[in-house]
Amino acid sequence: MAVQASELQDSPESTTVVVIGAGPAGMTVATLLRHSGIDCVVLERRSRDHVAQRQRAGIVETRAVRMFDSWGLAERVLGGVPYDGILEFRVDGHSRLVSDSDGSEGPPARLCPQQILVQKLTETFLEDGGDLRFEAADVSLHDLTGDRPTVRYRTADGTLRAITCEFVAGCDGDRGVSRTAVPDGELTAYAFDHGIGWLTVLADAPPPAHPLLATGREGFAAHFPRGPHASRYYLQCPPDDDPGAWSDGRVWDALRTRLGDPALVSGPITDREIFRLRSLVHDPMQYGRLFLVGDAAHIVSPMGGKGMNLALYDADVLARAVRDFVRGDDSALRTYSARCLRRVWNDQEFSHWLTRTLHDAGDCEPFLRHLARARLDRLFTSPAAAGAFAELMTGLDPTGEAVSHSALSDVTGGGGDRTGA
Ligand code: FAS
Repeated sequence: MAVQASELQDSPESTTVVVIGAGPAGMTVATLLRHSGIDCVVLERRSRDHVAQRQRAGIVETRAVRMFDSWGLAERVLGGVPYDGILEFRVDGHSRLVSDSDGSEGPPARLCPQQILVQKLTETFLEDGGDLRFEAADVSLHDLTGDRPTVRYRTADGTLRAITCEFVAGCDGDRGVSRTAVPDGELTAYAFDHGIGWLTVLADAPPPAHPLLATGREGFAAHFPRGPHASRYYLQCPPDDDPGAWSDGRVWDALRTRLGDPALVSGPITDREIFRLRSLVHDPMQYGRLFLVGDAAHIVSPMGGKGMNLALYDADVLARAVRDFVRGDDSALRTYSARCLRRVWNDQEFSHWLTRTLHDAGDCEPFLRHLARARLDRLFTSPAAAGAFAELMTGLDPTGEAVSHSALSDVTGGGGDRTGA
């Protein structure tokens, strides 16, 4: 239950940015702000152990690696190994390798499990003197359209606290509290349900030679590395399927069939769940002095590996914008939402294209299956198509660039911008 002002014993603390959530988005915003000498406080509802062990994405795209490099932080925050840019497709068991590196100067993408990135960002933030508070319960946001919003919460020992700030970074994911603090009607939600389920399996089994995407009459399957001795697998299934109906034997049989690899080496399964492939975008990604970052603003299907990487993109744009703001220039803050949404729709389109193509090429009605297979044939045989694919996979396509000033939004929330009326 949200903390009431009347319950507070101590007078509120004060900082520049309160960051809600210590996932990839929150810890990237906080680490970049700290690196810029800007005060911030991170409030995370779960324990440090829980956040450090949560396994999700597995690749930091080229653009994000170069972003951390541009801040001089790549060595401190990135784990895992460099990615050689080779992706394997298997259509009816026939293998095709596609390079998704565009040959440009600079460090490549990294096969770095999300939890490793979050662990290293957390270590770097704390080493740099950052203020990170785990097990912060009942977080609530107030006065977001005023000059100094307030965030209230309850500490692990039940103490009630409040912090006033210039801005709030809502990095608390799809089921967090930040977006719910925005009054109805202020945000427009765009949603798409693919009507597809994925059984996702983590196992202590050998990783593939290359990240692998497979399609065929039995449906879609994928095999990704999650470290030197672990793998994540995806198996297409009905969206309301029961994970309990997938015994270990059934999982490995389906993987061997769909990946076209009867000799696939199995291993202990450490996690399995079924999730529905859905996409969601909230526009704008800002309300007053609240800025939504990552999954708090948008969800993209994991196909193409854009979920975590979009969170890192938003975080970079916001940190640079706050840095400019404290130096007296609010233009980047006013374009934050428009700039991120341009990128978000670009990656949504790419993930949608890849999701439809790899599912329609398999267990689908004949006309759409032929269309999808023609798309794959073009990807495998046309240098132009392969080039466009590489640009999207690396994240180095131009939609990451700054947007025009006409997209400026109001930063101070209460009407009137910083420079005038
Ligand atoms: P997160 O959800 O990661 O972090 C939000 C944080 O806020 C959490 O630590 C949470 O505890 C905290 N929080 C929530 N409510 C709070 C509150 N009220 N108060 C304080 N703190 C609060 N993406 C890919 O690119 N590739 C993949 O292969 C991939 N696989 C995935 C597999 C699964 C099973 C899932 C669920 C997602 C996957 N994703 C993948 C998407 C995933 O990587 C997300 O995009 C990424 O975690 C988004 O990061 P954040 O925006 O930081 O949100």
